[in-house]
Formats: sequence, structure tokens, C-alpha cells
Amino acid sequence: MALQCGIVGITNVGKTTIFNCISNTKGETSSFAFSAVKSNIGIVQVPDPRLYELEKHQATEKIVHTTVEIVDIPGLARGSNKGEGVGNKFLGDIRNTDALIHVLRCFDDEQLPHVDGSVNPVRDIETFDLELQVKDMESVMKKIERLQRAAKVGDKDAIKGLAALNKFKEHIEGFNNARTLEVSEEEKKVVDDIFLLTMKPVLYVCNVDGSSATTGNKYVESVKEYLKGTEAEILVIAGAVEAEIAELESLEDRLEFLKDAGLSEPGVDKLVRGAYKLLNLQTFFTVGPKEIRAWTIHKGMTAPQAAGVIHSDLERGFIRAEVMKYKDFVALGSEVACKEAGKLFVEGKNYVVGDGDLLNIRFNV
Ligand SMILES: Nc1nc2c(ncn2[C@@H]2O[C@H](COP(=O)(O)OP(=O)(O)OP(=O)(O)O)[C@@H](O)[C@H]2O)c(=O)[nH]1
Ligand SMILES: [Mg+2]
Repeated sequence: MALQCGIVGITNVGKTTIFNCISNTKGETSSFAFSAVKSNIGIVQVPDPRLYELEKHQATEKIVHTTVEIVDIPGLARGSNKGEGVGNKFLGDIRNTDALIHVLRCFDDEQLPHVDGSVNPVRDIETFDLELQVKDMESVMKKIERLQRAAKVGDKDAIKGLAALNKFKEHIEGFNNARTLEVSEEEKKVVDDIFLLTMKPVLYVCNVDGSSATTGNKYVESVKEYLKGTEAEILVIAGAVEAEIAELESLEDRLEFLKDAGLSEPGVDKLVRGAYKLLNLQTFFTVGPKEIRAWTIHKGMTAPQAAGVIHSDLERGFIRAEVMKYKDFVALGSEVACKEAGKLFVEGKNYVVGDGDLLNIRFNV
């Protein structure tokens, strides 16, 4: 399940500042462009309020959150693909991720000059995307050359593959990201093995000044306008404020601070949940007096596969799963009540686990 979400963007926009709010590993922040020399990897807890709801109905010794891997990657600049700034090295780190959190500078700060001279998040998206598109173009061209040889001797798959690749080529040549090309599943498979950078799902984060945390600002508006019509999700986060919240030790202090800032929860909590969703992950729960715990699965996993996330023995010796829906359990209040109401389901090995399912695995090894 080692899926990874990368925090990416132009240099000096607040990526590491935001990463440090969610991760126990701390990366170095600096007001100098290109000062970051390595990516920071963090195992980040996925905040899930449902765990505390469950605890209201089942006293327990501990609550265990599930986690997601997030990596903070040093920023790119115009020309990175040719070795500008920190150059190519981090394009490789981006390639290793499964989804991207693209941080955009949407705050003014005269003390902190932007590498391209002014604050303009739409230009930054274009700058960043172009760097990735250039690399993707190289990958597509390489595969085209490879398939052309096979197509010449009449290989049918190669001929089909070429048709798909040419669609991608044309699309990317027009300064578009691979993810926005409408293609069939079969055509998409053709580029599976070249790991296109602009194919990765993306979540945009507008890093705003504290006073714009709840309202947004003109920069955020320009980003929304630019991304209109794409499926992209946009989050507004005040990085500097989030950093202050993360510094606070006690929960009371944090709540007080959030209230003053007009926020219901830290913005980075939304960010982590967004990353989780972007990776196509979902959660099931196990609930008992020893622990209430959230577990991560891919969408579409069956009950035995989910059992295997807990322990391989549970998958090997899987007999059946007793399933309660989260909503039923919190509405009815207990397993017994669910059973009486006909809301405790006994499911076999083909059952596809739903988000928020409470599972009790019966197994025998
Ligand atoms: N005013 C203001 N400054 C911020 C904010 N977020 C980050 N900064 C400052 O911006 C500078 C760069 O922040 P980093 O988090 O290091 O930026 P980065 O995107 O990781 O930069 P690279 O790793 O070089 O790509 C630091 O001096 C931060 O204190 C913000 O929301 N408001
Ligand atoms: Mg950084």
C-alpha cells in the first residue's frame, strides 16, 4: 500500500512550510530560492473525525489513525528540464509519486521576492506544468520510436499503440497535461509503462496570507478561473498560520487559535484527507475495547484483501466478514442494536469493502 503523494511547485512558495505542519519529520525552510537540496519523506496521520464518533459508542484503550506517505519535493523553476535551478534531479522524485499536491504562492510579501519577479499563481502553474510536459514529450517520443520499429513489421498491438501515443503527443504539444486528454481505458494502458508526470492526479493548494484564509483573495480567484472546467480540486490554506497552529502543544490552545482565525479545523487536515482521496484510498474500521482503528485500502478491494491489510493470516484463513456500515453503527449505537435491526451483514470473499465499513473478520488458519 506504499502509495506516495508529492508536494510540488515552484521554488519558495511554502511547500516545506506546509509539509512541516503535517509531518513529524521536519524539513528545512528558507527564504532563499533553490535552497532545498533534498526531498523530505513523511508518514502522515490521516485525521478522521469518525474515529472519535465511534469512540462515543465503544469505550476503548486507544485510537489508531491510518497514515499516508507524503514527500516534500524541492521546487522547480523555468528551465528545470534543462538543468536550471536545482534541475532535473527532482523531476525524478516527482516521477516516483502517485499523486501531486501543487502548492501555489497566493500571498504578497515584499521581504520574499518571487523567482519570476511577481506573484502570479497562474503563470506559476504554467511554468511548472511546462517543465513536466517537456519531460512527458520525451517519454512519449521515445516510446513512439520503439513502437515504430515493431509496427513496420506489422505488429498489430504496436500499430494500435502508436495511434494512442500520437493522441498524447498532439495533446501535450498543445501545452496540455496528459490527464486532461480524453482517451479509452485501452489507450490509457499504452502510457502506463512510461509514467507520465502530467498524468498524475493533482490537488491545488493556494497558499494565502492569514487574513485570506477563509475568504480567499484575488490570486485564488485567478487560479479558480484558470482551472474552470477541469476536475481539479482547489484548497485554500494559510501556510504561515498553519505553521503557528502546528507549533501549539495543547489541543485547547489549538482550538482557541482556530476559532480566532475563523477556521473549524486546521487547513492541513483537509489537505491530508485530500491527498488520501487523490490516491484513491479509503478506510475501513475495526472497533473493540482494545483499540478503535482506521485501516487503509484501495477502492475496490474485497473483504479478504482488506483482511490481509490487518494480517496476512486473516487473508489466508478468511472465512467471512461481519460488516456494519459506519452510519448504521453510530445511529443505532452498538453491534447488538445493529444485529437486531438487521444491519449486521455477513459477507463472503467477493464482498467489496465500502468506505467506513466496520469489519470483523472470521478466519481460521
Ligand atoms: N508571508 C508568508 N510567508 C510564507 C508563507 N509560507 C511560507 N512562507 C515563507 O516562504 C519562504 C519559503 O518557504 P518554504 O516552505 O521553504 O518554500 P518551499 O516551497 O519549500 O521552497 P523550495 O523548497 O526552495 O522549493 C520561507 O521564508 C517561509 O517562511 C506564507 O503563507 N506567508
Ligand atoms: Mg522546500
